[in-house]
Amino acid sequence: MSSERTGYVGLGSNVGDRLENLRSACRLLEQRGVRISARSGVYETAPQGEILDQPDFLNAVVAVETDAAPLELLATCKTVEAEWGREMDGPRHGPRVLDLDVLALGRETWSDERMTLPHPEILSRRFVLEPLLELAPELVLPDGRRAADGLSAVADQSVIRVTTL
Ligand code: PH2
Ligand code: MG
Ligand code: MG
Repeated sequence: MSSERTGYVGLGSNVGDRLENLRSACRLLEQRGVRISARSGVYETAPQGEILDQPDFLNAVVAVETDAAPLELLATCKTVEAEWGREMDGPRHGPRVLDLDVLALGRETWSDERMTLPHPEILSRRFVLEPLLELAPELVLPDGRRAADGLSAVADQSVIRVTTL
């Protein structure tokens, strides 16, 4: 019996050839057996978080079909980041060649020191919310909040759809 369900992975890059970094991440995820069923557009986004003085990011979200457990999917994401040359000693929220964040995995919830599902920043970051809503416009978080209802609260964050993934 298949226990595949749809998950969402956020992709980000603000160092080097950002578009190539995001596209390579998709290729590497698929090489590791993570099936991508949908891709959002690519957004140019202003930095959010603890370090605002850094280059703009490209961000996107992919839908994945996988039977991997939460920590397994996280491990695959970390492997792909390392494989694509991300240095793991940079500052928190600082510039990065490639960042892959598991945003949600089916209806599952998860919380430990490694990861929280759904990702706690979905509603506070337009660079996550906007591409995610392209793929899952009706998404409802476990606490009952509709993701789409969060858009107005992040409208001041700059995101511009620039191309396809
Ligand atoms: N990632 C961060 C911190 N800030 N800002 C944007 N626009 N896009 C990101 O992917 C991003 C960020 C930490 O992972
Ligand atoms: Mg991140
Ligand atoms: Mg990350």
